[in-house]
Order: sequence, then C-alpha cells, then structure tokens
Amino acid sequence: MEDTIFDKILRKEIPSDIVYEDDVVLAFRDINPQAPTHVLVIPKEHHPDAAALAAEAPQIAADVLREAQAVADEEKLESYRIVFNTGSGAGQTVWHAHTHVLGGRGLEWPPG
Ligand code: DGP
Repeated sequence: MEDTIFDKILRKEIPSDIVYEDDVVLAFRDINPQAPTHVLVIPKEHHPDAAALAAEAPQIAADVLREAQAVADEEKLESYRIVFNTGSGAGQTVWHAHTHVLGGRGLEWPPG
C-alpha cells in the first residue's frame, strides 16, 4: 500500500490544521488554499482515489460526503464546491482519496 503525505498526516507525523476528526474521517485545511475556505476531507482507511473508495467502501464514501457538508455548515458557506480530482490528468497529486471543500468566494464554472 502506498504511504502518502496524507497517511503521515493521519498518523500525526506531519502537523496539520485539523477541523474535525472521528474514527472514520479526518478534515484539515489545505496547505495551499485556493479559496477562503479550503478543507480536505479524507477517509482514515487507505484508498488511492475517489473511484476506488466508492467501489471498495461506499459507506465510507458517504461518510466523507457527510463530513464535507458538515464543514460547509461549520464554515457557514451558502454555496460551496466539493471536488474529487481523480487521476493525474485532473490534477490529483496525492494518492489517498480526498475531497476538497472550497468556498467563501465566487467560484467560476467551468473550472480550469
Ligand atoms: P490533489 O491535487 O487533488 O491531489 O490535492 C492534494 C492537496 O493536498 C493539494 O491541494 C495540496 C494539499 N497538500 C499537499 N501536501 C499537504 C500537506 O502536507 N498538508 C496539507 N494540509 N495539505 C497538503
């Protein structure tokens, strides 16, 4: 199993600005924020990307989505975007499934 930077964050070997943690998910602020709110929600269980997570652990995928909504509520975001970059061509750089919760500014569509 690949050991990614997010696995190190999960083990607290690398510090992060954690906004929520339970037995299933961890939510922490992105080191390179693209919006006033930019939080990453990851499952504690290792799956390389969103597609693998959905196929192998659909309940945990649902828990990730539920936490993304909770982050948006906590940050009082009226509108927000949830992004799962899946594959290097779509900008995925960390091979541990994660969603980005982005909000706090106007978000253009289509994205770049
Ligand atoms: P993606 O490109 O979709 O794979 O998203 C990976 C995100 O992870 C990217 O927005 C930057 C963020 N990131 C990378 N390394 C770290 C880190 O060490 N700490 C934190 N908080 N975020 C990181």
